[in-house]
Amino acid sequence: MRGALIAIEGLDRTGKTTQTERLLAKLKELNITHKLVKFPKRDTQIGKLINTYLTEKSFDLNDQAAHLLFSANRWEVIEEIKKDLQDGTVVILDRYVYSGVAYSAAKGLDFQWCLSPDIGLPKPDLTIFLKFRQSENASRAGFGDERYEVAEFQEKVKHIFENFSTNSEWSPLYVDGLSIDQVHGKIWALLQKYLGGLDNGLQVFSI
Ligand code: 2DT
Repeated sequence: MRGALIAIEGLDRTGKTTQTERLLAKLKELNITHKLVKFPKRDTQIGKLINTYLTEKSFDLNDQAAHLLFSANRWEVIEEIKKDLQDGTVVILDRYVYSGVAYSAAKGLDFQWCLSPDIGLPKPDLTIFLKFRQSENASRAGFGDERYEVAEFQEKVKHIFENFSTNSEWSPLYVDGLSIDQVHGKIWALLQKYLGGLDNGLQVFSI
C-alpha cells in the first residue's frame, strides 16, 4: 500500500496554512505517518530565488521565467515525495500544480502553456480547494505585501481555478462563515477514505 497524495489549494486568506497545521496535528495525534510539503518550497536553491521574487518587487523576472521557476521547484523535490508515498507516508501539499497554473494564467499566460512544464508530475489523489462563496473574498485589509496579495488579482486567480472543478479528485470547500474547527471537520471527513493507504498507482498530469 502506498500513502495518499493530498493537496490543499485555495486563494490567499482562505485559511489554507491554518488548516494544514490543524491537519498535521491530527495526523500526528493518530500516529499516521505523514509529511507536509509547502509550495513554493522556499528553502531550496530555486525556492530561494522564488522567495526573492515574491518578496522584493524590484526583482524583475518576466512572467514565463517566474512560472518555470515555480514548476522547477516542484520537479526538484518530486522524487523525494514519490519515495515517501511508496513508503506509505501520507503527503500533504500546501499548494501545488493548480496554484502554479492559476496564478500564472491570471497574469494572461496561456492556460495550456502554464500546465505544460508540470506534465508528468503525480496528480493528487484528492485536492481540497478552499474558497469563498462570496466574490468579495477575504477581508481585503488582510492582504500582506507579497507580489500577488492584491484583491483584484485574486479574483482573476479564482476564475482560473474554477477550470479545474471538473477534475475527479477535486473537492471544493466553501469556508464562508465557518469556524476553523468546522472547516477542519469537513477536511477530515473528506480525507477518511485516503488514510488507510491506497493500492492503485499514482496518476500523472497530462495534456
Ligand atoms: P504562499 O503564500 O502559499 O507561500 O504562496 N504561487 C504558488 C505561484 O504563483 N505559482 C506556484 O506554482 C505556487 C506553488 C501563490 C506564495 C505565492 O506564490 C504563488 C502565492
